[in-house]
Amino acid sequence: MAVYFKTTATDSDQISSVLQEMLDRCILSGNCGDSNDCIAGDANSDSILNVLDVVTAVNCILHPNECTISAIDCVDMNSDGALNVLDIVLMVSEILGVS
Ligand SMILES: [Ca+2]
Ligand SMILES: [Ca+2]
Repeated sequence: MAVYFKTTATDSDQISSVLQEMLDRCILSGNCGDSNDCIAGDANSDSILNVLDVVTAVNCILHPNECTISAIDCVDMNSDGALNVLDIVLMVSEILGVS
């Protein structure tokens, strides 16, 4: 299980309550990832995964300076920390339902 969580908490009680909350959320809802609820591959954040997301993601790979993706975590389909052609392949597979 990979957990990504950004917090400014420095107090150990605060941190343990954050961790407890994350565990609860993970166990109760199956959402064990980022606190950012996003659909995997939803590059344009419209809550639908379709070809527009593939176009958006491809544009980001080709033109990183013009990238409009706000949550790279959502588009990083294989969770390797980078957005590249492997993620595009996974997105297309997901859209086609062959994953
Ligand atoms: Ca979308
Ligand atoms: Ca990736």
